[in-house]
Amino acid sequence: MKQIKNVKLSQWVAEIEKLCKPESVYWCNGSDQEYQQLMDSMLASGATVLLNEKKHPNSYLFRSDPSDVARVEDRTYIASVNQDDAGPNNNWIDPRELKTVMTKLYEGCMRGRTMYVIPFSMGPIGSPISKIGIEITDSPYVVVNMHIMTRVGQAVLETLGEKGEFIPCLHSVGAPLQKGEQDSSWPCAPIEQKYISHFPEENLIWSYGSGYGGNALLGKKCLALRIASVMAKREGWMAEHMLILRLTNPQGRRFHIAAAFPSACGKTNLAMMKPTIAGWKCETIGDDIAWMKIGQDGRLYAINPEAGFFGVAPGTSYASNPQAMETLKTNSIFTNCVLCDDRDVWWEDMGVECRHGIDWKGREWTPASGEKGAHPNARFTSPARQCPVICPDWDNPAGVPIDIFIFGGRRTSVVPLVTESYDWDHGVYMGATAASEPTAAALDVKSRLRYDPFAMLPFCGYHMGDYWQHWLDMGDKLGKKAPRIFYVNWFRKSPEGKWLWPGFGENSRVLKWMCERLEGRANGAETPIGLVPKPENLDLDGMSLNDEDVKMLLEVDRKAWAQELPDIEAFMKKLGSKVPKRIHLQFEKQQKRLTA
Ligand code: OXD
Ligand code: MN
Repeated sequence: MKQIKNVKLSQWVAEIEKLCKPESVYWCNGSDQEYQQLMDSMLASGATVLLNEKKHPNSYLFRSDPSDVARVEDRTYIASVNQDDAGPNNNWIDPRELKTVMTKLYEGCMRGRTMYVIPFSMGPIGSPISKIGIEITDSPYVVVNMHIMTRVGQAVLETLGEKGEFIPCLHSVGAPLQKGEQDSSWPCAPIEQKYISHFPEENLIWSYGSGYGGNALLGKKCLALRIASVMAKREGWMAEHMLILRLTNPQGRRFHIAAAFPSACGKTNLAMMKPTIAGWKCETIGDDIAWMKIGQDGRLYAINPEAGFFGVAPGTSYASNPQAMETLKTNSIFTNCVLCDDRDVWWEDMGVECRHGIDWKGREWTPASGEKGAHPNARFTSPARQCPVICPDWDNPAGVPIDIFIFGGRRTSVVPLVTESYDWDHGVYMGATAASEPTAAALDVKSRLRYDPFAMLPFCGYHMGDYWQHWLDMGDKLGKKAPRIFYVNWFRKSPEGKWLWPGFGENSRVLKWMCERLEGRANGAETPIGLVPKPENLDLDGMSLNDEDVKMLLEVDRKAWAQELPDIEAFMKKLGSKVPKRIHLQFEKQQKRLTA
């Protein structure tokens, strides 16, 4: 066995080896050579396809099992010691019971496979905001993705040293191989055996049965959000489902913005936005997760704990997100996209044609097939450093100071393009009552509208009421240095079903209004739901929107808002007595403003 200085780590690896009984154990060093060897062996086994070198150098396509295409919220557990700590927003099981069930599943589960040990850092290695994790997995697909999404290798072990703390993340696809048995190209377990489990008191993650990114790349949702959110509450910082970007105005003033939208609602597009307004520049820091701590100067500093993008492919095009298209050109991993005859990849709404190819299920496909060629949650995994607008400070260990928080969701009606909160508590109320129409990022969400507070419903590792209180507490600590809070909706439609706002680069006009609000240079109208710009307060120069559409886009329909109050009340009631009084008070204020 490799000589490991950290006793806790070597003991844990030995214990897991004994339990899972792999054929061999391999310690990952994060090198290019290691990546290549793994890809070569997956090419040889038929688990992946090498793409056309001219179109996508050093890039590969994987097809998952049709049952293993997204996160499984029904099979995701927060096993805190007390059920009340997990809250009604999480699936809870007694940790002892869950460990008994899962230990049985793990027993011999890696037979016939290699057990990979991946030392990784979330955040720049050695940053005071970063955390070290060790993922044990029997999936080489997970290893190559972790190479891109995190910082992997020997330097992490050096930083860990003899006594350093790490977050143990155990993963198995749950498909042991009998002697001589042919492996499938995407091994996984049936749905009822899948478990994505978190033990918050122990900072421990156990995932079984799925190879899908959100369930298997344990640094991402499991560590950087569910476990980190609990650590952040304990330690007085924030782990949020937010993109981070830097916007620079024509005078050279920088604004740092962190925005929370539910999965598949355009975080990657906004993070890489190409402003359409002259003189403004946008640079990307992160597209999915922000870790934030109060700095010496009392401001809130954010880092992106990840090192890559695991983006939704369908809908990504040179029109919607040219920077993402450039980012994913090389050194990328694609999952569940169409393989065209020329070994290029393709997905719906890519802005180009694919006449013939193999669909995500491995069948012959043409546009006339009558079914989507790529799965709606098909993904690309690409290194962040390849983004043409990556911010020079994207991996600065000190982070960037946040000026603006944005919340939002996908709402085809009711919610205006942008609203500013009256104060911190009102902004927290806006985040707490954020709602969205469901997307393909989770398999089991079917409702018409779901409340997804701070876009954290599937990712908050503890009671939602305590989490809202944490937001209020952070605001109290930040005082006057707290970021300003806005709510946006890019997805409003006319009664005839026409999109009212073109989105993408044009969203820069909305961000400009926010920045000018901070500078005291822009106005808005006080409405029952917050401060909403009048058409003349927004820079709409050069756009071809008609006045009626702009009016509709910014309209606050009191009646429609008032009609949603009982749903908000019911949602808060479901969360129970831990909902902070200050949030109830905000609800009452809003109710009064709407019915005055
Ligand atoms: C993601 C998600 O993959 O939120 O980022 O589901
Ligand atoms: Mn996400």
